[in-house]
Amino acid sequence: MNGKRLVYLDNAATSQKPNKVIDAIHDYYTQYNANIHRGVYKISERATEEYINSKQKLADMVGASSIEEIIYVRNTTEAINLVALTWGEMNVKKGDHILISQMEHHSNIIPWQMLAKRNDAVLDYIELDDNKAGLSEDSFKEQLDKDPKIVSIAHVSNVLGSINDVKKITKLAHDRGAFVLVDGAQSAPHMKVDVADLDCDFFALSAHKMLGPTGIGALYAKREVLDKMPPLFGGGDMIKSVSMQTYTPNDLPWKFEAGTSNIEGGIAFGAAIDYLDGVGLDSIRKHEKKLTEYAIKSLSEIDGVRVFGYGPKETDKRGGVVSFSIRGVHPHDVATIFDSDGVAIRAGHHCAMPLVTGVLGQGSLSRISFYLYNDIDDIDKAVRAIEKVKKIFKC
Ligand code: C6P
Repeated sequence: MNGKRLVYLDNAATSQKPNKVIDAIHDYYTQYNANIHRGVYKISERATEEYINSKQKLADMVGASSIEEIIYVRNTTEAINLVALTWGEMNVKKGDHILISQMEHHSNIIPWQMLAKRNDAVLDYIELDDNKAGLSEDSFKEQLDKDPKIVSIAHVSNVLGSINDVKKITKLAHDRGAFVLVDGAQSAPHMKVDVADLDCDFFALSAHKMLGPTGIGALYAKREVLDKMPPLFGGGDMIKSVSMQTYTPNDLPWKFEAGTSNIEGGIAFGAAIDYLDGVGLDSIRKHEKKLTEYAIKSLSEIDGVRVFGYGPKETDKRGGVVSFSIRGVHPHDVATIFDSDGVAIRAGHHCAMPLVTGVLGQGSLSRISFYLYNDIDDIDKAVRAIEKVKKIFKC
């Protein structure tokens, strides 16, 4: 990038793709391009089989009991909207409470704002703790006393890196009769997730953040919950039978997948899961923890750079996301100078404006975020880029 070796440190936005994943898309289009579920000919059967295999791989990876609990959507955003528009529409009525937190991504805020507006419900927020590093337990318990219908929480914050104890949150929410959605956009790519162990009702993720292609993601939901939910979209494939006036919905998960699917996306997602399985999510987590520790130490030692205050100090409590600010320099200038050194980072509000501008009181922040292919040298390059920023801005 800009004549330099690319140092890609924007993995929270999207990941790079292994050849295996790119090859899977190529193979589908060149060897067995056909629609799924429809043809009784060889290549359609193969496409259907590969698409279903991909769902099975994801079900195994996240601990779902079967592919009936795995709905393919475009991304985490669509998964959360699907829940708000179907489950939410059925269960959240006038005066009911919806509980999210101050560290949510817009994808886990706006669908609930919209639902609250449509149905005259109330949207409440769990506050951050005093260190602005995690969620305040007291605030959570206070909000639970309002008996929310649903608690919808990020597993890992895309700004602070904080890992929320969603197992404990789920247990406490269930004790009060609330349903729980976990936004797993920043956890599923980086650590072992077991939805059965978490016991959450819904779990949303995006393939593009976990070595897969864009335009494909998944909603996991408990079978008994999905059974009671109406489909969001009507059309081909989501029905068993249709008469002039009505229809019978298809079995799970197809009831929620109207029209021709993102077939190559699903198949390539399967290849991404194979790749992640091959490396092992525990190894990825261990590797990223090491990088995060090194990054926090390196950045915090630079005069004028602030890391603490934007997430937990302990790497046990955070994923591979490190937000920082440089005194007197706008994060967009920081990212531009990084770019000139071939280092790709993100700057801005990270689609979490209530957190970044509201709670942290920052216009925007710079952010580096890691994945399995990053190494210590990448962080050293980021440190050198910070030194360059400081030199240019004389700070
Ligand atoms: N965060 C980031 O740079 P989609 O766009 O639907 O694949 O993912 C949305 C999303 C939902 N929840 C969390 C916690 C996220 O971090 C994201 C995506 C990216 O931080 C792009 S804004």
